[in-house]
Amino acid sequence: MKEFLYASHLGDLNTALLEAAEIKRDRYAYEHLGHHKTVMLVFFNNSLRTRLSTQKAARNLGLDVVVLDVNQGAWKLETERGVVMNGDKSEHLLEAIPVMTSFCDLIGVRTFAGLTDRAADYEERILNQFIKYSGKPVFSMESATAHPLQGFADLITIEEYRTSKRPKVVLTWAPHPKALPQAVPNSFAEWMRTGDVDLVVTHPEGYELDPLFVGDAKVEYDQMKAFEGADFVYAKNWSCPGVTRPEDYGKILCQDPSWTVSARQMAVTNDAHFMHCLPVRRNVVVTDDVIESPRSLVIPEAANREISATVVLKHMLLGMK
Ligand code: AN0
Ligand code: CP
Repeated sequence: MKEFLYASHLGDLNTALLEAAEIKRDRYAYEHLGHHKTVMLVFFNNSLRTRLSTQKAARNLGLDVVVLDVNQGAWKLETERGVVMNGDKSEHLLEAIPVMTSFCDLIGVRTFAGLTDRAADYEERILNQFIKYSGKPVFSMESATAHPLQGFADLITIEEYRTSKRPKVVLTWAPHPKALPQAVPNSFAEWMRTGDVDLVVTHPEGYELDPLFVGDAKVEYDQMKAFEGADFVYAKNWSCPGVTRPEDYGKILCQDPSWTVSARQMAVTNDAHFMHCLPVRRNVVVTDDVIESPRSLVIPEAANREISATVVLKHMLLGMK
């Protein structure tokens, strides 16, 4: 595997889930694979879980790890070609990428959507420059439009907690004071569609996700109706994907607090498990009682980020042999 951005890059996901279960039984089973190899983790944006779990996964595989926070201590980077660089940016990504990758064998990148230019975000301009100019395998640690390490961890978590053959999984939009990317819901929908689940997506009108990720999954605009009989509820805010009205891309169209996931909606589910990728704003996205309830999976879900990252890095290392 030379790049990891979409679910399809990992190959057969039933096999990947078996590999995840194997890693969970013995995290160090492939410790020899990373011997004398280095992974570089480049962060253009903040992170708690991805930063920690990917480092832990790398160490499980015997890799050396170098972490670079581009916005703390490195030179400010220009990302567009052709710009006259007489402003505050001292270095261009086109030099920075090959320099960074001189010191590693594979590279992980976190970069958020700008949320102003839909084409630039959905073309994955920053991640694709790493793929093009690094000459090394590249994996996403959340890019403009996808968060595959999260999507895989979510699939692993649902596999572990499912009690029925085909559980009902509801992806629900929830309010948020800041405009957030669509990467997490995009990947969640994409990875769920590969699993044996009945996926229902619920959001206010105007928040339709890109069919590239959501396919023909059922969309239900009535949140209470969507929650009926759900086995898993996955909450996340996202800004307008601009699918129906491109001019609204990246905007906040709704802040209706009735969409906050609370005991009122959970009462009509099949005693559903609650999930969220974290970080989460309590009492905006979800109430204290729901996130603290015994049915909440947010902590085991986050812990599974180590497992998804170990499987993905293992595939990348095997692909380099
Ligand atoms: C980010 C997002 O919504 O994409 C990261 C989530 C993993 N969330 C925030 O910036 C709050
Ligand atoms: N869920 C997730 O990716 O969290 P971080 O942004 O803290 O890495």
